[in-house]
Amino acid sequence: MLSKKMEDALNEQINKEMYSAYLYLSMSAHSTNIGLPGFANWFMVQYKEETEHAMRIYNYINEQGGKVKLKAIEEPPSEFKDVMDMFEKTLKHEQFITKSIHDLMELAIKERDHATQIFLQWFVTEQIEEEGNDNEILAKLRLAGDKGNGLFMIDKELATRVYVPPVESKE
Ligand code: OFO
Repeated sequence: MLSKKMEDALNEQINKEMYSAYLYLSMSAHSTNIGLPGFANWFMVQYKEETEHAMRIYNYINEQGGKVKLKAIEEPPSEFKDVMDMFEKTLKHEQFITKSIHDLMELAIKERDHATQIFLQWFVTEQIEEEGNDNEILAKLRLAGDKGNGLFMIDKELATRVYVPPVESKE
């Protein structure tokens, strides 16, 4: 069973994850628009992952007998200076999401909600991976350059990312 406070906070997180999905879908569209199919693929996989994150919380609230409440999704930016700009914005956004997950965990601890603490553990680990991926790509962009040949090589590499649906997902 979820407290009202916990339920509200989890519903907020669904909205944040859906915004993440929207943001990366926008970046995917922009990448296609500027002729970078590998970047477009990477952000499209990211979009799918974010949708799945939102659905995890959606399923969890339902399982706990709570009420899912969907809110309006904010409009994401559609123009970006260059790929570096996109990845800097991605990292900044993921740092914001990490903080939000940690706040949720703090609330679950305060409320002695053990089930939600266990549920959120997956997200804590996932955020380490999310920020790690972004830092790695940013480092490559700094090293290889975000123009010309270097950019072409990174685009080729990002084209290989594949979306793997989680086995335990109930979607
Ligand atoms: Fe859902 O991890 Fe990114 O935002």
